[in-house]
Amino acid sequence: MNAYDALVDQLAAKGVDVEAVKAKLKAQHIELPSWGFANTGTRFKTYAWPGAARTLYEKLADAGMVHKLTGICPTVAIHIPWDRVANWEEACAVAAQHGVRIGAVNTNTFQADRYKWGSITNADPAIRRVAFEHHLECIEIAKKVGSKVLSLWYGDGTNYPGQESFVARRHRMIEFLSDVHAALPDDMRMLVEYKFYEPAFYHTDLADWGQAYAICVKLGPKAQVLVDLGHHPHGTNIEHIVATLLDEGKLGGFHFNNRKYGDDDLIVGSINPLELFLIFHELVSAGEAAREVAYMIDQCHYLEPKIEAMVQSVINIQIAYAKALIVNRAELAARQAEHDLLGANRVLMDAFETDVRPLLARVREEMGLHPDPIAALHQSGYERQIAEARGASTGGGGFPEGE
Ligand code: PSV
Ligand code: MN
Repeated sequence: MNAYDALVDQLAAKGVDVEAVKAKLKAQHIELPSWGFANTGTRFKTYAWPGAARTLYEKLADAGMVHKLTGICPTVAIHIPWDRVANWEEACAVAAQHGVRIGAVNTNTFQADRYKWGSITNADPAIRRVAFEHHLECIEIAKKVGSKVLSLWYGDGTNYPGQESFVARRHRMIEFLSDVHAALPDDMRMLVEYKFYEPAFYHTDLADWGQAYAICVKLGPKAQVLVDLGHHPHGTNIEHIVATLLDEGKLGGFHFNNRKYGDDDLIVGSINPLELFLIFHELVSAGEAAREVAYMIDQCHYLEPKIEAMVQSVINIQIAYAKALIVNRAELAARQAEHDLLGANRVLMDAFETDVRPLLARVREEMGLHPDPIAALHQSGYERQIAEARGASTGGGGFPEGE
């Protein structure tokens, strides 16, 4: 018996509807970050990767390749000003040629000199005005490219106790974001991302999910929380945060990545695959309440081959989702009802420890794809081709300049 048939028998014996699981895996949608295909580094060094994308068009081509290999990445998040182009119609047409569409539009108010003392929390109304104009531009871009998601993260914060008033800054932030909420078309959402440190080290104005949630509730129905897996202190129970936000109808989306120490941008699921599985378990458990969640990768690989790293990230997410889909939920509910804590845990761990790779290989074949996207990438010679065509562009440390 082959590995797939053996797995189907094993799952069927546990009451899993394998065809329904396969249908869900085929419908999965992961959004790729345009900035994941460009040269980035740490504040110490950017190592030029031969083939790194230099323009939005090259980023769209690379994302198109990842989608061609995985079949579940039809959209690409963009970051403004990094990805600003003169002609958005043309950008959409190029994206379509590569089989993808533009997804979330990310604002950037963390790089210009004017934001040294804050962007949306800056005490100077003229600087907040410029930041607001930038948000309006991003909303206009989103309208032009047909995107329904505005993705917001701020580097605002302070470095020393006493530097500024938390509350005065918070009030400016609420006023600013309320204006953004009012400027959004009804069918667009604003996803508010939090991060507990960096670039500010004493406090950040949106430090955690509770602060982001409280603001989103104040703003209204178009505002939801974005959970970046790298933005929590050690030991945080992220799956509990996910369950709570889902229960409140305020989980807008994810930035997937993994971390060992800080906001490390490692491949999602590479350090803590159990955490990723438990997050997907909450998402699957929430059913319809998770329908609108945007699943986005936010990773900048600075040593890894960029396309392969992105394909690996998608595979890791697929594995976590597949494992969450095969949890024996009836048995889990029975164990929970009897306070059989170890039995309940075994039910979850049984799914986590199941090798779902034969199932995913079959799903890909049924989608007309190679069963092993990494092997298909290697066979395609794509990374070699772009290295030859684009060469090794150098860059400064970290991200390209802002404005
Ligand atoms: C900040 O660390 C962040 O997670 C935000 O989402 C930014 O937009 C992104 O990284 C840039 O990579
Ligand atoms: Mn992020």
